[in-house]
Amino acid sequence: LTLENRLRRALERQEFELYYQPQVDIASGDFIGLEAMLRWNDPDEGPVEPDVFIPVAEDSGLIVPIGAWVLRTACAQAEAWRSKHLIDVPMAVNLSARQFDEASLLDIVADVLEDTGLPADRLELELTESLIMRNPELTADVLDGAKRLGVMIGVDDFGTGYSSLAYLKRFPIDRLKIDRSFIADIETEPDDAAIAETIIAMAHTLRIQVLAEGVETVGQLRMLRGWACDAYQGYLCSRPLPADDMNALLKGLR
Ligand code: G
Ligand code: G
Ligand code: NA
Ligand code: MN
Repeated sequence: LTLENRLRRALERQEFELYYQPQVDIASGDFIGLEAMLRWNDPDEGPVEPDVFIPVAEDSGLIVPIGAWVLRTACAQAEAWRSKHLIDVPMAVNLSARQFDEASLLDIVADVLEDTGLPADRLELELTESLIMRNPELTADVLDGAKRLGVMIGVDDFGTGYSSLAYLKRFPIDRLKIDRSFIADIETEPDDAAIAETIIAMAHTLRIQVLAEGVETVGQLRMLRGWACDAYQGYLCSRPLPADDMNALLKGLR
């Protein structure tokens, strides 16, 4: 069976699962968001890495129905935690270019919000910098439509593409996530530190919030705090967790 056919079967058999990683306010330590991450445990072959199966899902177009499942499951989970008063923050969901290009994307988002009862401002759509810059006209239309619905927009993997922040400012972007490749060595590479510091300062000038990805050490966190970075995500706080484990973590925080 090809990977594509296994993915098709995985969708039918509901073999996908979402893990959740907290996003942390650097000043207060509070959780200010959660990101949903797609996982696949093939019952025959075991766990398959997202970096292996997501590109195949994208090339085959299967990411469109899989992505709709992600959106619905993440929003339902966010609303469940909200209604149990465990956490009330935006749930970030990753979107692929193939989903972004579907004319029905905003209808799907609106339907999911209505069906799950999640308020629109508790959903954040995460788009990569390269997706946003691929077709700026289409991007502007879709993002304006998303903002009319009231959802948040985040730019993922910032720094790996070719946009200038000034250009990004044309789009209704709520926040940037600095790619973890720029964060990894800020303690030892002055150039990386300068890039991260400059991205944060420039984004703030444009009134865009900044989250640093892949924070693993207290030293990194201290430097980011010194640069007034708003938030971080990373193993220092928590790995992405299955829903049950996140539920237990949230209960422990109450
Ligand atoms: O989740 P990490 O744990 O391994 O994710 C690997 C890659 O897969 C990242 O680039 C991440 O953005 C992407 N990814 C994770 N979940 C989803 C998802 O639900 N949809 C899409 N399109 N990409 C995802
Ligand atoms: O493309 P995106 O930024 O959505 O992907 C996030 C990826 O980074 C996921 O694979 C996620 O599991 C991973 N990740 C999250 N936190 C850390 C971290 O602190 N260190 C490393 N190395 N990877 C992380
Ligand atoms: Na992401
Ligand atoms: Mn990223």
